[in-house]
Amino acid sequence: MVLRQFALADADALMAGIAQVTSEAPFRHMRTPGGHAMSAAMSCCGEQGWVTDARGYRYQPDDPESGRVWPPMPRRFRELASKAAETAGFPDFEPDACLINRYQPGAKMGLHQDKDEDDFSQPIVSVSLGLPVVFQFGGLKRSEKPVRVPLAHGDVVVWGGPARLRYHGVLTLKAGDHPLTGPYRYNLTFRRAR
Ligand code: MD3
Ligand code: FE
Repeated sequence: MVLRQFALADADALMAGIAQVTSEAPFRHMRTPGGHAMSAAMSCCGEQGWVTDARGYRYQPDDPESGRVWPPMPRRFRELASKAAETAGFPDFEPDACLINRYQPGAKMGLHQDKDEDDFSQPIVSVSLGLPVVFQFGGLKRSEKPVRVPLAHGDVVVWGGPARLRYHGVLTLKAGDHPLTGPYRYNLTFRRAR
């Protein structure tokens, strides 16, 4: 379910939350198991954080860069995610992980499934901030041709039920200058990892 502009009124608070989290757990370009650096910079907050390195993809309670636990999930983050999930028919969503992606011009995310979480009956909530991007929403097989969905500042999407394991990605970010985020697009994804 696409909730257009659902996070618009919270955008300033969300950006302040991103600044707080990334002062403790700075953005970094993680490496895939294949050795390629991801083009989006990432950080995490909450009890679990998603990481990728030579050993694989996984959730873990500590930031591998610092050895400390991930910063706490800001209250405004958690409240927005639960409110969006409830609107989409998931009244009991309590995320334990929030992955923060920061895209600069030229960054993209190839088609993939999110399947490192324990319970696929839990939705994922995504919040887009800053520059717009074209999202690709595919099927349950990589070979299915994805549908293109534009995602703009303040849009929230709840991915649950039959959509939860569909392939998805984002096309290359075009350069721009957003009044709140400057040259970047940020995406928050709220997950129940454990
Ligand atoms: C559909 N992020 O972090 S958000 C990711 O814009 C990720 O940064 C993209 O894919 C981004 O894993 C897309 C939309 C999204 C997130 C999770 C999904 C769509 C999804 C999980 C299942 C199906
Ligand atoms: Fe994903």
